[in-house]
Amino acid sequence: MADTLAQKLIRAHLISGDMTPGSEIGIKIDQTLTQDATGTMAYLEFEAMGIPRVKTERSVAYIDHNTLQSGFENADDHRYIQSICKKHGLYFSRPGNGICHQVHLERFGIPGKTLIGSDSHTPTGGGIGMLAFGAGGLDVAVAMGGGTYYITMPKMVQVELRGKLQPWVAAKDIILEVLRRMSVKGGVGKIIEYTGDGVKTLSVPERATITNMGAELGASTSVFPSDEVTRDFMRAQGREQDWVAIGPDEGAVYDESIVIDLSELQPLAACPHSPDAVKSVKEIGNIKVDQCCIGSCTNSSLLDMLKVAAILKGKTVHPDVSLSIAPGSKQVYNMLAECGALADLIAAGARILECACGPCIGMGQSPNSGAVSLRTFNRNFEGRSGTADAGVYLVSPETAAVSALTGVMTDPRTMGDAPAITLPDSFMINDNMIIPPLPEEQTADVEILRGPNIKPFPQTHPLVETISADVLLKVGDNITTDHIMPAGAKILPLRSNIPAISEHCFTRCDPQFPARCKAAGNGIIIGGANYGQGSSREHAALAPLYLGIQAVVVKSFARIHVANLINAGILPLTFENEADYDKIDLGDRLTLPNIREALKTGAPIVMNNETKNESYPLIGGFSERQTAMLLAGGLLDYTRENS
Ligand code: MIC
Ligand code: SF4
Repeated sequence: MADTLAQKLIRAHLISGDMTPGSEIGIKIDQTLTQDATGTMAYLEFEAMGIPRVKTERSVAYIDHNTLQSGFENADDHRYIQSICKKHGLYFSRPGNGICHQVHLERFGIPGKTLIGSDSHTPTGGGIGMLAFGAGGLDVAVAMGGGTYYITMPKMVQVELRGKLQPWVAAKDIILEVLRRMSVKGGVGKIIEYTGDGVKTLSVPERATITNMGAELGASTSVFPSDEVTRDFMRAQGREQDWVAIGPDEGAVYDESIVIDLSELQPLAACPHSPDAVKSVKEIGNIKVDQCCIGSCTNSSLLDMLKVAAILKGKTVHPDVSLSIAPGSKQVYNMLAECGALADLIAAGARILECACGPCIGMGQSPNSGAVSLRTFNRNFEGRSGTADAGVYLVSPETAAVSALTGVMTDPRTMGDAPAITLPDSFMINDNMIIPPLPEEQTADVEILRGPNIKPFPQTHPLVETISADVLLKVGDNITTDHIMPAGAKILPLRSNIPAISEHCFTRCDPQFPARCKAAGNGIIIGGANYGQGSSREHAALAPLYLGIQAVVVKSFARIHVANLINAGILPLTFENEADYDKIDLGDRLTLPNIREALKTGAPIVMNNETKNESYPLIGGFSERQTAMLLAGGLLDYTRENS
């Protein structure tokens, strides 16, 4: 049978299930990554499993999110994760070494291997032909312990790229075009595979920009073939020995196909407040710009930075614009310094930040009130920048740099000749900020260092016979994990402390939510379509768990979030008739009678509205494994019961 590239990678790692779209499959994971904002919880969970040493081929812990140390909390988390790495056999990428996805691509990723990471942008690895998924911390902990990773077998979507990009049009514009066509829900249950003769015109960093932002489509992952371009990149990273060629079989069949003629694309921007609200820069017009931010795991490669430096060279940032630049890794930063491009950025007046997530996750650089902020990032959800009324536009580095000079949103094609930048034959290789694992025999005396802010995993409970609870929150479509569990410099330091972080749960939608939950003791959340899109943060499930939420009933779920709810033992259900959503109000009393029994026997699930005297049929659609997890009270209890 002719396989697509993704099917081939899945087949090579398949442990259980059959590869029919919609059915559950289990795959072997070769590599894992974590970052610090999700990592502490993932390692607490790994510790709870009692496995002495990671069993993957390579597991790496990065410190890149919570790098603003305005109290002891983040530094304590970094130290905890470093001690975990030392004890349990992981690589530790020190703060300052760069953003997890950028560094992983440069130094660890291997074509043909599987990777899961406790960060939704882990599919960046698809840029070099890896099968890479974002996952909740618990799933990553299980994979580190050698356990199988379970997903629903996705459908295969082919995006055929034809021709070549015009000057000033960037890889970012390709993925924005895909988002414009498919929307933030369009990728759910699908793998996006890039094919066609346009592929070979794109370098690895450009491909990685595209696979990175496939997360915003809701896709399971995105993948490019590994070809001669990939080989050149691996060689330049001193890792040619890790390269293999992989691509789809001749005659592979896709469930859907899209064709994009690269030569017809123009500079695009995602308008506030959604990555799929895409228009051309020209159409948006010359709106006044207050801030430009260049960086993030989407656009912080050496290629991106060199382009920006060439645009800014010899010029001055517009007096009304604040321009910040965060190179993606120490390798990028160092090479910019060596070739003099860093001096060009500094001379132009850019505010150079450390190589970390920074403004992308609201760690500083919040724009002024009502600002227009142009960012090369991947998410522009309302309030994520830290300024509730700012409007964030997602653009290419070219558009951001040019607009920083003119002070208004500017189509870079109006600026004359585009800078001609090529990647070097060899990157600067200095892994002195990566601490390799200790040999096992030296780990016995290593002490795990915990700070006072690090609190244990919240209490879970086996599923009750009958759920009887009030609707404590009703929300609409496309609720993001940034709504459920906001990030930013003030809240992120609480990532290891679920009781404390729960005080902020859903407060962007309803400031009274945590207090209402505490008063009620238990509750149900009602939501719309694509509930839980965005980040992989399991805190968006653990905080509701801590607050007593027993079930979330919605029109549809985003992939990683629904897995996190099940892992936490919260029942995720969908409406059989979407119109029933409208019949339920905040405060209604709902019951799910004999729900344990219904899950066990596969009987229809019905939810009664005691307040309105109505009943609504619901869908569970759980696999046997998921049912067992829900009955047990989540993945940790399930693992304990089954080991
Ligand atoms: C994000 O971009 O929202 C994050 C912060 O990287 C998250 C992970 C987190 O919440 O820690 C993600 O994308 O998974
Ligand atoms: Fe970091 Fe932003 Fe990338 Fe998330 S999207 S990993 S916060 S740079």
